[in-house]
Amino acid sequence: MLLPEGVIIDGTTGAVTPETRHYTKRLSELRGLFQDDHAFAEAMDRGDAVVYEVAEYRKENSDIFFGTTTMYPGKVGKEYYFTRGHFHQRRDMGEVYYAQSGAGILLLESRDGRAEAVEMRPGVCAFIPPDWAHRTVNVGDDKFVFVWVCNPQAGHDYADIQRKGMRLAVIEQGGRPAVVDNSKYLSS
Ligand code: M6P
Ligand code: ZN
Repeated sequence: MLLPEGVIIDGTTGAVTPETRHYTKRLSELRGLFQDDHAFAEAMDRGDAVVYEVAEYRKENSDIFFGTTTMYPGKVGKEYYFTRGHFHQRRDMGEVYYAQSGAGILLLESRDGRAEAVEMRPGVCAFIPPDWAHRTVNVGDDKFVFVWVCNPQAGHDYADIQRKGMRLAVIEQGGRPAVVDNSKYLSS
């Protein structure tokens, strides 16, 4: 029998206690996704920086699991750090993102290419409908931390976004984040 538990989440550091899994994503794992390949090569020359960390709380045989994603501040050229971005393997399963600290933008894209951006300031709880790809962007100077809740059966499908990119990108313009069309996006 699964037993209830109070899990402590630190909204500033993203620490999840107890946690059942923790992984780190570095810049090299985002190769090809940023608009400016030259700026990417320059950033890699400075070292393979940590872009985000994911901490999970997951129990066998549960229909929900949750955790945090902690994004570091940074840019590749003018483009802010982002997560890889994915559809779910299960097209009938969405997700919830609840912003805790820092400043983010959630980019979403439906299967037929409709694009949306949701501003993720602390307190915003975003509804990610089934079959919308999602990528988060840290647009602040501090860590951006959010809690996510999902069905463990949902799975990640990275292939489409890896190949086509996402329709929208977030770049710094005049010292502020701006959501623009992604110059590298392939429509098919
Ligand atoms: C959120 C959740 C995770 C996801 C992570 C990083 O925390 O949606 O399931 O893995 O973001 O995003 P990605 O897998 O696209 O790198
Ligand atoms: Zn997801």
